[in-house]
Amino acid sequence: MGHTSLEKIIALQRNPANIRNLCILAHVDHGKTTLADCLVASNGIISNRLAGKLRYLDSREDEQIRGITMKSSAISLLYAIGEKEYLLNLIDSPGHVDFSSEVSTAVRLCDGAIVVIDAVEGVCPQTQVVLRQAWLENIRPVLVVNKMDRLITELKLTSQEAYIHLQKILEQVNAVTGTLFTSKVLEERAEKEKEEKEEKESEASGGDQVYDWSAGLEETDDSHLYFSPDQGNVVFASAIDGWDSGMAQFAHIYSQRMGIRAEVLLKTLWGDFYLNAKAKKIMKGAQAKGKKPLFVQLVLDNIWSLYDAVVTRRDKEKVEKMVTSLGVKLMARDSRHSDPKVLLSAICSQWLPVSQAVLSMVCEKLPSPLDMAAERVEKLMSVGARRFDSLPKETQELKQAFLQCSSEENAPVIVFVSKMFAVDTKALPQNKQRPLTQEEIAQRRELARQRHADRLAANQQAENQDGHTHLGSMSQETQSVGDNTEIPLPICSRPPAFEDEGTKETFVAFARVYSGVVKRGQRMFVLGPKFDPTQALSMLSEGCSASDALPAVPHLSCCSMESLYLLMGRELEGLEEVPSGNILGIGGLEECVLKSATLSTSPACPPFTPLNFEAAAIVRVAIEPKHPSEMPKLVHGMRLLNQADPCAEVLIQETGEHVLVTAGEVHLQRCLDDLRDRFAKIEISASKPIIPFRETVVRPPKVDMVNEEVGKQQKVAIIHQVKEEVSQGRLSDTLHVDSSGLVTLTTPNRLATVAVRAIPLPQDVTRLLEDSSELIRTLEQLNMSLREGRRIDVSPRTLEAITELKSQLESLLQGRKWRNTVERIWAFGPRRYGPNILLNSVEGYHRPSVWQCLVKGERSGEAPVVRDFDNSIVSGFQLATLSGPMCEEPLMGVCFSVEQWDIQSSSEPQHQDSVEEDSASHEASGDGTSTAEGTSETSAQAEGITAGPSQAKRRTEAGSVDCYGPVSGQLIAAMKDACRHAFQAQPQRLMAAMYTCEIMATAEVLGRVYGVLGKREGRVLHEEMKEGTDMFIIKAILPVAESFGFADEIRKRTSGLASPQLVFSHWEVISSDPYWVPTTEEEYLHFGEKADSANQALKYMNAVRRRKGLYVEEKIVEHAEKQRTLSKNK
Ligand SMILES: Nc1nc2c(ncn2[C@@H]2O[C@H](COP(=O)(O)OP(=O)(O)OP(=O)(O)O)[C@@H](O)[C@H]2O)c(=O)[nH]1
Ligand SMILES: [Mg+2]
Repeated sequence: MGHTSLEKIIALQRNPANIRNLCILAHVDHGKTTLADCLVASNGIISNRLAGKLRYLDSREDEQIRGITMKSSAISLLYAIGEKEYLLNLIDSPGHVDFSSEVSTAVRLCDGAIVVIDAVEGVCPQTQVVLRQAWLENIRPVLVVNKMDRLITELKLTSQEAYIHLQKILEQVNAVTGTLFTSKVLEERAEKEKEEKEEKESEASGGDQVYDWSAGLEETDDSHLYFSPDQGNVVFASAIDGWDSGMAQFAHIYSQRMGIRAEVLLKTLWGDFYLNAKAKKIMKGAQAKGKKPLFVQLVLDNIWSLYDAVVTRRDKEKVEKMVTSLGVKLMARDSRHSDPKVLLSAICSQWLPVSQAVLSMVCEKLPSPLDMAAERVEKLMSVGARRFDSLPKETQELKQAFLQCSSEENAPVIVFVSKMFAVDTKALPQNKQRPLTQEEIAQRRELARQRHADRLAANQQAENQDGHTHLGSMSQETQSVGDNTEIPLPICSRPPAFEDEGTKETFVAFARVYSGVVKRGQRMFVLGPKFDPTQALSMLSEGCSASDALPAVPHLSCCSMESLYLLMGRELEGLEEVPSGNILGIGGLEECVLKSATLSTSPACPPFTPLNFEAAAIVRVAIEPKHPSEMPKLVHGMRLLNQADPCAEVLIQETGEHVLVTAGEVHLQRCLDDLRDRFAKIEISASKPIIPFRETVVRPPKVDMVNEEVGKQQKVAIIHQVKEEVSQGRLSDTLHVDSSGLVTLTTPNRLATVAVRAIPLPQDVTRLLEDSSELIRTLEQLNMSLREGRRIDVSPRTLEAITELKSQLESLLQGRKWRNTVERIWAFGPRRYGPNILLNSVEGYHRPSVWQCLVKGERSGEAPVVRDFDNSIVSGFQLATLSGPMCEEPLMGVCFSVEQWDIQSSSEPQHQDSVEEDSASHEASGDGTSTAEGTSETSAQAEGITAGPSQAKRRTEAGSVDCYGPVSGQLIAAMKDACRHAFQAQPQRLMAAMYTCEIMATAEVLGRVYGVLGKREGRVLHEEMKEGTDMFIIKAILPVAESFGFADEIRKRTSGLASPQLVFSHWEVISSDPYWVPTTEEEYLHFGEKADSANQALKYMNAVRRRKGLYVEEKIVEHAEKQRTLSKNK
């Protein structure tokens, strides 16, 4: 606990105005944990000497070995400025992309963040990501520019150059913030304008309005958002050497020395100001007059000369002079140490201790839990598409509780759990060997003494040996008491139940109290992500609590707070209660919370919006136990792992494989280690990573493989091929493929026919659909509820986003082929929100469009009706898009246009009416004949099929029993097959997942980096030199399939000088056709008969097919006779 007692922390927890909940965010290796060390050392938890080397918050063994943080961990620190004492709940987060979900869980619980930037590397990809995350969660950041020592010792910049370099870094960061800010203001502005416009329209007042986009930007004050040392939200530091250059300290020092007021200095220290030595005045325009800026003269020069004296020249005399002038006291062993860095950090940590400036900046600039913005509360409370003011009254009232952050007895308790983490059961405070307090020691001593006296009296004889068995350490005690000195007593108390517990993992919830006081043993509601307060309020009686016997409400359960903990890095401390505004650990929730949850005493509380994870889980492996009999242990272990990691997913595939999905290679490694050593405790074997692919169709290529234009003749040849395949198939009598790729398929009972064509979607459309998948999912939910007759109050922002998506699609789908397409979209798939489209091109079938939620008002009488079995068509489409014909991977970027759909009758009488009704309505709309005609044409050969509704009716009445099963099922299968065949009638391609990677490398190793990239089919997008350094930044694209071991290889080949970060970026079509065979003479000449040497797509496809146990068309022994000729004596 360092030199802060638990009682003190508990007392501080009651004063939310002096609490700061903050996290440290940065790109990987920019020095977050090192900085945290300095802050932790300020509380005496670790020694100053070890700060920066210990990396105290990296408590896992693999974190220490690898040198990167993998889990975010929290610690409570005390900081005092003058009279005021602050409690800082600090969370250190990982910077590696693979663990960005840990960052999300940390950011959610905080009100502010320290963003750390490496002074040499500047703004890196993850820096932008964390700034965005902080922005999205509405938390306020402050900046620490770390590793300033590298500017001096590595880059060897002069102080003046360093100043310019730092200015550039600040510009970069502010540019990122600026972009975030502008987009938000414009969005809000647009919303406001829209509302105003709607109001005006309802008042029926006209008048032109000139729309001025910039107005919103000019009106809004954004100055507080930007980072600038004169705002007091930037500190320049070197965490490893333990110093920083806080403006306030320097202003304080120089105001005394120069007789200039500290406030003036604070305002002018950073910026284009210089010191006029003669006039003793601060003047503007340093740059124009070629003067040294004030910051360089007063701050950087001093630091530079210290480094120069201590590290570069090792000038003992000068050092001594400086030490005395700074008033620093040095220990002899520091000044004699052979490593100058030791001396340097000894001087710096006293002169400019890093914790001082950083912590005072945090206390002054970051908001307390009391300052939570109303906007943030509404964002937390309004889940999905629902608008805040559509929530029930009781729920809206809870907003006040958030804002007040009250710890009153009657305040509702609201807690959010952002993740569950596993700790060794032994490490829990109740099981820990606790040092005895003074009183306990005295008590025990007294007891022992008494026993000793008793024993002496009772057993004067020598045979008293046996009597000592009841206390383990008795013989020792006897001796010590005998010579009447200190009694060595067991220094720890240990609960008796402990021994048989073994090494078990216990789950602790990482949480924050937003309102009320959480007490140990209290019962609370656990609100699942789909919990609906409106529904719950109607089902539960007023004033009910979680300890009552309650009716079953969907997504609501109850739990009790078994134990509460103060998080102290590696340690936990037991607490009895935790008031509002604090971060805490809760034990005993593993049964009711999987990864995250909202807990409350009020059923009116809505579940918090889900955490937004930046990284997609993409690397999957299948896991098996080494010994098959240990399967149950593995299953149990995987379940625990799933709970303990915010982003790892554990699935059991249809094939029975246990699959682990992780965010990247490093994450995968950590999950496997955890599974092996902590959760399953068995030997496991993991398959090679399963690489995801997508299947798509493309337009027929214009040139062949030898770059010759494809002639008409050849196209015919391709079609012939398709036809041939079809005629060989079983389904040939019900399946028909025409020359344009239209596939017509009839169900086995010959009652329904569908004709489908597959069309490749333009790339931009696919990307748009992919990016909007969340929105499409919401759209689908809205449609679903509309179909069920429920209306949800949708937030205007969601509606606007849907309208925007629609208009974007309209503008991208231009041209004759796509006329009116957007209106005719039937469904998206797979899973109803994927990047494929089902299009309704059936003549005379006007079904409600997917955009129906945009249509305001009641539905009119002549609204389009949904035909029977509409759902079967959609299901068939969903199935077809979920796994394609190439290697059963999902489809992407394919539009299936249903051009004809005839259904004549169903064996279920209840559908009869609607069939009739349908036909009637078609007739009424003028083109009713098309259905009947179409049917009789396409299924003319089918026996017993009659056209026209009346005949169909007769047939059903006759009670024909369909031996092929229900019509809906047949239709699903037929639709799926039709889609698959339509897909195959087009040129098919595989799509590969691509990573982007940014590699920073010096000029010497640049060539090697390119070498590795080239070997792995990477493409360099651009390369630039980082200003002011000798580093190059290379941005490249790399297929995921080729990425395994990439980071390691790069590191090895460049002796650790370059390390890439891989982030999933997009899907890309592999240009080669996996089914390609040479057809022209040139191609034969060029590629040979087999032509599989260069076909990467075929290799990928076969690998997937082999893994899935599908048929692979490959000869195992190709040239058998040649093997004989290989003998040596030939
Ligand atoms: N020269 C120099 N090196 C530093 C400084 N601060 C940290 N480092 C070094 O940078 C490396 C990374 O430091 P960490 O604190 O582990 O970085 P991190 O941001 O916590 O990294 P992740 O948690 O993995 O994202 C370590 O080798 C540190 O010694 C500094 O001020 N100057
Ligand atoms: Mg770290």
